[in-house]
Amino acid sequence: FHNPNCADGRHTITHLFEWKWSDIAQECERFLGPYGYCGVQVSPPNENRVVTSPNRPWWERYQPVSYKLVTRSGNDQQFRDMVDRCNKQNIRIYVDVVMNHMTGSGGSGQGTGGSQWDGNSLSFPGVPFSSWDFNDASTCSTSDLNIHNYQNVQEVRNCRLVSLLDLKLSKDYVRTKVVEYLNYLIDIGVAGFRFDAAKHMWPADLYAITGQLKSLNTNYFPSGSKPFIYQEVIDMGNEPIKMSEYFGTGRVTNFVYGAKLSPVFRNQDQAKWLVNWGEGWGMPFSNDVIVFIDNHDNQRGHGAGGAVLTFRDSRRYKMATAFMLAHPYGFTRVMSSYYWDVNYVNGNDANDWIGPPTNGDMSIKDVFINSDLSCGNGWICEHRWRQIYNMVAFRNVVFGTSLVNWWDNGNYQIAFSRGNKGFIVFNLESYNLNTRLQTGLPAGQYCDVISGNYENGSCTGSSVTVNSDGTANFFIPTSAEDPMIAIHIGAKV
Ligand code: LM2
Ligand code: CA
Repeated sequence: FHNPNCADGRHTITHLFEWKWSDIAQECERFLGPYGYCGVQVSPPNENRVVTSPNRPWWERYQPVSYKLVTRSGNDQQFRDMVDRCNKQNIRIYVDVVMNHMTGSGGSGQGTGGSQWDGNSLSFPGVPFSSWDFNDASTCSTSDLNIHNYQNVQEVRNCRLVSLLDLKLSKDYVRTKVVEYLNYLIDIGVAGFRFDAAKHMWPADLYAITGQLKSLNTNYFPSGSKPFIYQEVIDMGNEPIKMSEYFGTGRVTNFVYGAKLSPVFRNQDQAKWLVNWGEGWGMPFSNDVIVFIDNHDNQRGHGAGGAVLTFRDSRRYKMATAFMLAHPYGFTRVMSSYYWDVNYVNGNDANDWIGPPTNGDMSIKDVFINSDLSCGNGWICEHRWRQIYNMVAFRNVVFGTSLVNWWDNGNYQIAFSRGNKGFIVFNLESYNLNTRLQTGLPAGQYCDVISGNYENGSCTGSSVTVNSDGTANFFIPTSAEDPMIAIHIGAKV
């Protein structure tokens, strides 16, 4: 379950948070395929609670009503069309799977697919699940059945996360329903899953569930391929539940990564310490993690994982993301957000619930593409920023090489090579960088893929001349739009 199942030469996924299936299908064809991405993490595709107070928050999709594929992102047929069209462009689809719980307790209504649900009697006829299928006072010992103490493992896994009705995954029937849903998605042609709230599920239950998964659809994947699984476990080191408990069923989301990298690119922790970034910082083995700067939760203060850089601090965010994509550690995910107005009240964003851009009837707005490749209609599309998509290509070109030729100025200027295929240098100082550095690259002229593109054999931005001894002169003024330079053998003039 550790292999992402990317097509050859592709190594990064992007989370197209709250996008419609029809837009993702087009994005695979017009952008993700040609620009070298591996795949897309999609928002939960299964029927969810319709929350109207507040009005259609993004988080309603983390309250399942059934496993029918009907949401504001689209229906079953649109989901299938997306998976097929994306796979034809060598772009994989990874599904966000919410199986720890159903809706919040209390309330009742109809889900996005028209199924009834009742959070008082614990009734979900669309699956169907009934009160027998949930943890209760016999398995959870808190008086209100909610989680309060993260130091108590039993409580974290058997009680309710923010009052969400907690499924009894120890039960065969419940496992069977979840397995049916996952195998249904596998048959459609998805390449893997994000397991939401994995910390709140027993590793043994996940082991039993993943043991019943089919191999991937052979129309798109080599026979015998297993789904890629990455499990959302927020382990900042201060709780008894550890990431390592989950390596038997796939990779985990490494939240320490963005939490520790963000301060460096905010000039709060010297960049020179990145010399042994990765396992050297006490993080799990590279092959056991997926890494990212921010995600849909911590970019708006939900979940945990500290204050991370986001698109709002774009200059620093681009540098942190470029470092991530240049560095060999982990399987990389690029966040792709929509805009909302923040409104800080006592340190918290009162608008942290706001859903994706909508039309008057609350349907999700189309993603609009501007002529400069950026997005409109409220979609941020970090994955389309030049500095980011060119580093996705950099990662593809240098993949498999090791980090060599590390250089730093003892403080906030750093550089390194990836084998003899790529080189990157950052200037986070308040003075200019003007230095001769060993790039490890063959002699020649290269495009700086941060300030521009390599197009028709020439550079639209600046270029770098590598001498016959592998050295090159780098000048990065503090005033540079993006104070970093990246070159690789795929963009040689
Ligand atoms: C996750 N990872 O473990 C998701 O990444 C995260 O986005 C989900 O929480 C969470 N697990 C549950 O799947 C989000 C959001 C919560 C929201 C829940 C359920 O961060 O704020 O909770 O989805 O929609 C909301 C209300 C909360 C309320 C709950 C139940 O914010 O106050 O609890 O619904 O009604 C009374
Ligand atoms: Ca649970």
